[in-house]
Amino acid sequence: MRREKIQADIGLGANLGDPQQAVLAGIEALRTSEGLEVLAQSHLYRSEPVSAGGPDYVNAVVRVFSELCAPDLLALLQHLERRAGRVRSYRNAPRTLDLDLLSFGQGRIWSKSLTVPHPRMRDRAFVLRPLRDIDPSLVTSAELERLSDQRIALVGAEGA
Ligand code: A4P
Ligand code: MG
Repeated sequence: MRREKIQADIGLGANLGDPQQAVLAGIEALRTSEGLEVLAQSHLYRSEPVSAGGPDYVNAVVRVFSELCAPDLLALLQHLERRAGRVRSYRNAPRTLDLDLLSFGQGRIWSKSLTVPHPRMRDRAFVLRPLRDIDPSLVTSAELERLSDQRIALVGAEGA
């Protein structure tokens, strides 16, 4: 189903294989997806796993205009995850690529398969740091300060 263009924010995360390459490929896949127009992309961040194990993640956030309705956009994100080789084993398992719908316009959605805004995004530095890159008005310094125990750094600046 097609409708007017809605602005949506998408969180990308990966922590298997070459996670930086996986996130960059994920952004490229969004750029070339029919029905989406990428408006902005954040820097890439390396972050310690939150409520999860395994290697460090690479995370980013992308803002799009979507001609797809929210369920179709979620289906597209899940298709791109599968194409990136993601196997769903258990919740918060390490993954080659995770694509989460953070927001969809001003919409609030509570369905069995989709909750928007993403219910855990405000507790996660790996979402809020990149989100602030593309829209500083959405994230306060106090929020980031509250999450300062979650290790996160710009890719390339780790340990600096
Ligand atoms: N679902 C509901 N709402 C949404 C939404 N807004 N966006 C449903 C995407 N999916 C949504 O997701 C499980 C189900 O959530 C889907 O079937 C979909 O219908 P999933 O991607 O299969 O499983 P998951 O990602 O393991 O679980 P979940 O609950 O999405 O976990 P999160 O919240 O994505 O967290 N630490 C760091 N540093 N960086 C990370 O990227 N990611 C996670 C995963 C944990 N720790 C992390 C990171
Ligand atoms: Mg997910």
